[in-house]
Amino acid sequence: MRYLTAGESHGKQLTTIVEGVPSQMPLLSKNINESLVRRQKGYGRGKRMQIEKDLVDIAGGVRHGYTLGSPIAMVVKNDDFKHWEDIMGEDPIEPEKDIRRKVTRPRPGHADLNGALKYGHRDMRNILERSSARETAARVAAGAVAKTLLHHLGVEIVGYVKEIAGINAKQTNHSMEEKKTISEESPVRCLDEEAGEKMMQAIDQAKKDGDSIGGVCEVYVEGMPAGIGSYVHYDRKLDGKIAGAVQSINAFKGVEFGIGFEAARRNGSEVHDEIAWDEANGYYRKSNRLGGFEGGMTTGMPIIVKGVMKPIPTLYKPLQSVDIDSKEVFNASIERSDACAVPAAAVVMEHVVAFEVANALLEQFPHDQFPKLQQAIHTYREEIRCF
Ligand code: EPS
Repeated sequence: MRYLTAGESHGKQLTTIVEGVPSQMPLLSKNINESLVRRQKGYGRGKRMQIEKDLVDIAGGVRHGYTLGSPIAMVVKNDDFKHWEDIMGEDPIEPEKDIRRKVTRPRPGHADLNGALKYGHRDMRNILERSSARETAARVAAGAVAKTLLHHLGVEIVGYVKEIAGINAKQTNHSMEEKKTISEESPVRCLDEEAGEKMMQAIDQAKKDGDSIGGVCEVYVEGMPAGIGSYVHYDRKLDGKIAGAVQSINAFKGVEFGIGFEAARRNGSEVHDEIAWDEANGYYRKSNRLGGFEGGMTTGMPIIVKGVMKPIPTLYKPLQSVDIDSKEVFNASIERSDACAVPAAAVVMEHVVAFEVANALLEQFPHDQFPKLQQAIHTYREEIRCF
């Protein structure tokens, strides 16, 4: 499977094309809309989310509730486009109109300046419209297709918030269902209610200060059989692919599996997970400090991956920058923004991880027809249980 997205933040629409999904897989708009709605929520979001009502229009690849095996095309309209029709339209406009929303002051921490240097744009709106995290709605649509595929293969996935502005959620022992329900009910998508309250207070404070705050998201995947991915070559390691996908989310600065960086501070005997076996389940690990991966392959234990999101760089309290026309020192342009988008980012992370995990299964069991993929994975699970 592969996917492409197109579309600007205040342009007409976002478009996603997913190619390589087997035929005969059940897929409804509802499956995708549930994900899109979840991404829009979260305490700390700005005014834009009150304008948008993200709903998918499936424009190809699905008929009567089942995939055809052809590319799946999905469209999410930008409701805000009605305020931007001439500025963001495809047709030429008069220069005096064009200048109205021209951006010449790059915002520190954004793609603005580097993008302008690379693509030669004197109006950095041409950069920020595409580098905006609005694009993550299109990625969530692709991930929702992957999540549907995983669900029908017995693999479940959930994303939630572990930390915001230094406030840590305590470790909990919830089941997959509980993780889903509790995070959904929490305005900050946190499994620890007490920490969640403090996170909301921190967001209120950041808003008051005209500042922004970041945090840590975690994604938990249950039901993956062992041996998915590969050790034989660097670009076949599934943990590497997941890390790349997570790092590619707007504002993400790092990725950890299991105990992650803590492994550097422990002895080997306190890092590796002992192997055990029983008749019903086959091989398993007595702990899961490595977060479900050894040698670039799944161990059969849950995949646990964390991603760190920096504070959104669009600040009402702008940092110093330089105007690319006059070269004068200015305070960076203020664009409408979210004080904290970590809860929404947890949903995005869940979906980009889902895509990599689903793709790894398809790579290992290449089938054009979904029932054959289901059968192949069922057979493989039996094989490794009896190994
Ligand atoms: C974003 C800035 C804000 C966010 C946007 C990402 O948008 P606007 O510039 O229209 O106020 O709301 O996020 C979304 C639109 C979204 O759907 O998540 C940015 O600069 O990245």
